[in-house]
Amino acid sequence: MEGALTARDRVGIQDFVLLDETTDAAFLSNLKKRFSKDLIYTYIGTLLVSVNPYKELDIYNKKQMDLYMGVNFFELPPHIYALADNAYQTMLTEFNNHFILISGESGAGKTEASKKILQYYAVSCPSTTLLNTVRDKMLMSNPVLEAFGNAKTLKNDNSSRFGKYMDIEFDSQGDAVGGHILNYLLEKSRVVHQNHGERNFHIFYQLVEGGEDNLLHQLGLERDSQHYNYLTQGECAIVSSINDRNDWKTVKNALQIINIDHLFGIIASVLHLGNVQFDSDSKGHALLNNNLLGVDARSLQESLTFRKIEARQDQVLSPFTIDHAIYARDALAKAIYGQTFTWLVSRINESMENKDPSRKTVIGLLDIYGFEVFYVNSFEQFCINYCNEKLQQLFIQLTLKAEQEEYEAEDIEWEPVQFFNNKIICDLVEEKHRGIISILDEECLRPGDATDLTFLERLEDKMGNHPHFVTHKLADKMTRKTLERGDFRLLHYAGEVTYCVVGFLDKNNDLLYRNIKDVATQFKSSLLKLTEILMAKEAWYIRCLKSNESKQPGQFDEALIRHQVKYLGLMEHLRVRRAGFAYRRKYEVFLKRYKPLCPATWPHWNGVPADGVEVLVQHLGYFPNEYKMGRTKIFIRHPRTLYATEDAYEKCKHELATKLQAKYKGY
Ligand code: AD9
Ligand code: MG
Repeated sequence: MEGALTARDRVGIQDFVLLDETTDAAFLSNLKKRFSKDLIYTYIGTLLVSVNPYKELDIYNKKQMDLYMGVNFFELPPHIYALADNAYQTMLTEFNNHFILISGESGAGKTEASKKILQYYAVSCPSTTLLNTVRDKMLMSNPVLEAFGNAKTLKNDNSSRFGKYMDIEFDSQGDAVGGHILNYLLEKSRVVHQNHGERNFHIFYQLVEGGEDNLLHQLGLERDSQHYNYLTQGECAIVSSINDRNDWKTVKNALQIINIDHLFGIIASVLHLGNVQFDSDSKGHALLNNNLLGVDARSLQESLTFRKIEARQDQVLSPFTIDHAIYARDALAKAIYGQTFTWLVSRINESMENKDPSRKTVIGLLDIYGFEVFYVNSFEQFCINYCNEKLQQLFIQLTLKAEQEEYEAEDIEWEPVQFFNNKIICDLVEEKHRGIISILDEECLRPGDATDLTFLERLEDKMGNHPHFVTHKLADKMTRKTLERGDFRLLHYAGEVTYCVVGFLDKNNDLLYRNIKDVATQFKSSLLKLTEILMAKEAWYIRCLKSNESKQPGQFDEALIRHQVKYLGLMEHLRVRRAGFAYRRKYEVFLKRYKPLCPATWPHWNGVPADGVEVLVQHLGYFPNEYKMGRTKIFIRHPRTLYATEDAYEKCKHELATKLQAKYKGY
């Protein structure tokens, strides 16, 4: 008994469901205790909580993978491999589709988690030589997409600037046979503008720093990122945690495995485009000052400094001012990069395509940009945070639904739980005709004098006194002081974010399907599609927590973590899991573990497991109100009942070991 208690005291409890009390303080104290021992994973039932350690831990090797392969979820310490394996084993036995939703704010460890899972499947699943090529390509897609889609931000040195959903396809033997990636809203504005302390996408620096001399020469590039306007605005081209030269080698190698080349000319052209300058003539019209792109000077001059207007059957060229010309140049650079990224994803998909899709099941991995709040938040943050809001909504729907369904399936009465439902914020953003996105679309499509400020005015008119929306005009005196005229504030589930409307119309225009009459944006509809894809699968969750803002190992910032625990709804999830019955296990699993405690069932039980469990709990003296027998599982109301059983088990093991030692002492 003592042994088990000491272990709990020393390393904390590995499943929050078994905490004595469900207070924030108890939750945090357990998390902190485990973090201090480098135990970054803890369960809430089957949900995995992960705290970013900001240091390499020796827990992601082949030995660990082998340890977790095919082992019952709760028999080993919590690990991301256990979750990956459990999803995999369930897929194989039930032949159904799954997805793993990885969430948490920027820098919390989502992308790292998704890589660990992919590695686990690539290394641990059965393999044939033929299929290894698909596997290699799947693994190699990571460095390539990170090079083109990730960048250093203030929050994270390797921040995903696009959303990624990847299906890993398995055949009925469990072989990984194919993969498919869906990408969401790349932050294209970063190509032409970076805030202070941030960088452009990694690939630009990798090419300039690591590219071979002859390649750079061929592309007309200097080996100096300071030479390029598009790489210098954040004033932090060199980052201590990033080795662009090494990364270049990895990316080049990965591109070869996926059979992609001829890409660097396009990347170089974006850099050259950023260095194109304009003068103005006596009328204030823009003139091309230099042409580093190596394309026909006249057509470049025409396309960057004139707008083509169709008048009846004629085309008229209307000249730009310098500002307009810079705008056109940047728009072109963003479009080139955006399309290159889309093309890259489609080529990767071709290379990972499953050649025999007749019998397959999938495990989907969702790694999307995390909730972010900067000093100035723009349209990009609005989309990213809306996306997180939607995923939180999905989580609420699915976990409550799953819990309710389990109770029904097991014939156990459901006891409702109070929780914060963020649907009200999702509606505020996405509701047809009344939500922020609809109003933005309408404003973009309205002919005449629509501007970012008229958009804000329309929001103010339409939103009235919505409890999650605040502007300067609508705010009370207290909050008004901190709000500028061009701002609006949303009270997200994860906290308040103030958005500056400058650029909203312009950036949204880029996303609009102009040929669709019903006003809908690409992003909103692609998120809707994603939700449908996910709803059709069995869900697994990883909730990543950021341990501190300064990216330091060993620092457990309590206030920061408490905030994340709150907005990720972890306490509510815990309460849902404990409502009524804290602990549940399949009869087979429960019986296998605890049958040594009952001489009547040990060493063999010949009847059905449920009957064995009934005999066992009678023997252990469970009171009738302490447990319920479901169809396939035993449900135990309070953790202390389980603890007593677990302590008895430890004692029994100890006694058995002592007896054996005594027996064989003389040998
Ligand atoms: V963002 O929303 O894309 O900005 P992520 O994806 O949540 O964010 P990421 O996985 O990129 O964060 O993790 C940030 C950094 O934390 C990594 O670059 C690592 O340095 C560090 N990290 C995260 N998880 C682990 C881990 N399990 N072990 C060690 C980690 N370091
Ligand atoms: Mg990421």
